[in-house]
Amino acid sequence: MVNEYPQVLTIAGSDSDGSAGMQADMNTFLAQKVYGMSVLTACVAGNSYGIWDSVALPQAFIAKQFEVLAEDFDIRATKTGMLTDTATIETVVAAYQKYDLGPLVVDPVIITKHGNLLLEEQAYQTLRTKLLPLATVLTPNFYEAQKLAQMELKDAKAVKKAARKLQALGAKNIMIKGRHEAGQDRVSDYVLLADGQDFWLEHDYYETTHFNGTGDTLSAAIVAQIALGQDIKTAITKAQAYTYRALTQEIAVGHKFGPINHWV
Ligand code: PXL
Repeated sequence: MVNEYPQVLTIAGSDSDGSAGMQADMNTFLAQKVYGMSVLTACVAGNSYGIWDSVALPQAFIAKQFEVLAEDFDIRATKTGMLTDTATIETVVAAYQKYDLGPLVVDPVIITKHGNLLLEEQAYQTLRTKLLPLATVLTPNFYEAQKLAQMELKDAKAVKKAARKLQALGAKNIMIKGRHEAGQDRVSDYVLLADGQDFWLEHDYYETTHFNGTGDTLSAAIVAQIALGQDIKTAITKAQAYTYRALTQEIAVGHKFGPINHWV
């Protein structure tokens, strides 16, 4: 039997148009040559214009997915995406503590690029106090980092300070993704590692409407690289390079905000 693919898990919502959420994670896992599994938390009815409806899955069903996967598979690394509400975060935290699911990458998904909320406002504190301490890697975007660190990120110094604050909350390695705004030349992601080493990952700003699922893809690629045995610094660097390639080699899908290209 050929069995050279490490097994990984995403805890995420289903995005019907395939551009983000569980679907982006699974595409990334396939492209990165790891075997992906999913614990679904919610299902959203989305297309390239936005998200039109969503349902949260029952807590007992979410817990059951963990149970059946944990008793059968050898999961090397795990990530979280859309977690909907406080009850879901608590179910996920309990399951992660109960089962051996490997290092955890937390992508603190709050709001989509269309402005749809994927995490209830009240659930914020639960994410901060209960899930962040379990994170091997935390990958907030600029907006999420401001909310989680409870400070404005007005310059590079503030970004560094926010990363230290997030580390003080218990997350081990932090990657704060840089701002993406029309007109800018460069995008700077900041990484603070568990041992205090830090660096900026820079790339050109790429103007496109096909960017759905970039955060999901980045965090899924980090999980894949960790499962393949890379250290955290290499995992983050490779994942960022893959995501940038997927962003810049566009595919023609969707009329408005399309997906990125996982085949790269
Ligand atoms: O990209 C964030 C995200 C995560 N999870 C689900 C989504 C989205 C964005 O649309 O639909 C299910």
